[in-house]
Amino acid sequence: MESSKSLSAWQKSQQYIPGGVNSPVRNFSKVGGHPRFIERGSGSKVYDIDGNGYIDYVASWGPLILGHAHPEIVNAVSAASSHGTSFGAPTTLETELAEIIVNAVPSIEKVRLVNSGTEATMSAIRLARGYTGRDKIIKIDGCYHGHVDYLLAKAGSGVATFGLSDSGGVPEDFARNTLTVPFNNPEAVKATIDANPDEIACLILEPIMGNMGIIPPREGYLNELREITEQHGIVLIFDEVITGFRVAYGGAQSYYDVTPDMTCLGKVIGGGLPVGAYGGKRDIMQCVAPEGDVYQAGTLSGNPLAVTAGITTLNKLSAPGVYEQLETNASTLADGLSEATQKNGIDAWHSRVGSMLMLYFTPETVTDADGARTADTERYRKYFWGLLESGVYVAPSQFEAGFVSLVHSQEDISTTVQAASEVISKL
Ligand code: HOZ
Repeated sequence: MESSKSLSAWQKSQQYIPGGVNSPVRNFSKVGGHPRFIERGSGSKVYDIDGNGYIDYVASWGPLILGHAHPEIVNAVSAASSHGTSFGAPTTLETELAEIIVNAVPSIEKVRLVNSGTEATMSAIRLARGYTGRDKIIKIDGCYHGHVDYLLAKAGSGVATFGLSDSGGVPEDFARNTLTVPFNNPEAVKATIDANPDEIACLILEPIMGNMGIIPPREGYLNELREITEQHGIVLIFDEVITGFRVAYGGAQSYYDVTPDMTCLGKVIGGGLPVGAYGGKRDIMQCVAPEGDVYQAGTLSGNPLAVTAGITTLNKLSAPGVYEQLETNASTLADGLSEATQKNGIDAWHSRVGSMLMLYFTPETVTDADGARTADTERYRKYFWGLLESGVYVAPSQFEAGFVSLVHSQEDISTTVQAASEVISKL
């Protein structure tokens, strides 16, 4: 496959941008070779600057549940831009998006819009600390909540891809108040709380881990966390940046019927433009400035173009049958991949919740970050390249997620399964 234009674009970008990319995993360094520079996307596919087309399961890392360049999003954003791109003053569009979110997500009574998932988690934790008057937080090994200093300890996504235990540039003091425990292990949470009585402001987690591949919660785990945190006055924060409006319209909390105190959103709610949000119970949210004394602000927060893309996306997702369609698309793909590994006698763990999925090359059942770390990343590297060369674009890291969208056709999925079967037979 010809990729010389991407290679020279990457050589040039490295002169001006660290690693030639604006987010580390994109530069392919853990799968080798060079990244493909994308020229355009349409529906289920992306096209690189050498003219190669790929069936895309990265989907901009999750937001593009309607596919690339959906005509309704393109038209809505273009109409909004003709009215002005930013005002730094309130618009009724922001209230419209906030109302949709509050009506959709069971635990959110009030919501503040920001520009990214990182801003959402950072602001939610500041708020939990302000609300409780406590400093310490519990995070889960392998959960990734953006590049907030004190949340990079034992984080997933790029931190796991590059094999780092945390990040340079974070003073030890900043991370001193972050206590980490394994996923799917309520006993570890109890022990940590017992060792730090009345000191823990919040427990933050991805209810379905989506930055170490996909790791679902064990039955009852989220409910147990709900009970434990409630007993101790600890704010339970679900980071639904990936899962919000993805696994169900009301996110993982409605999928598993558990009500956190606060929720962080991003990705899908921006329809491919930069939006994040954090929201929750009214008495917590009223601590945010200007109602309360917990400060958080942003010049481009509630940006009219991003909010328009979000409203258009969420309105489309509220139509009947949408999540059933996603389930059908994703289960057909996952079943095909599973058959391919079985037929070829390859040790694999296929993990999927709704339209999020990941294939780990391991004989283990992956239930936490340590389980994910047993995966054979060299085999994943070969799988990734085999697929890319066959015109299928999956995450260039074992420690990310795959996303199926509403526009992946049956033909896309059978082409993918056929390509994957061939690649797997040669592993
Ligand atoms: N951390 C993001 C997904 N989990 C990756 C973002 C990107 O590289 O664009």
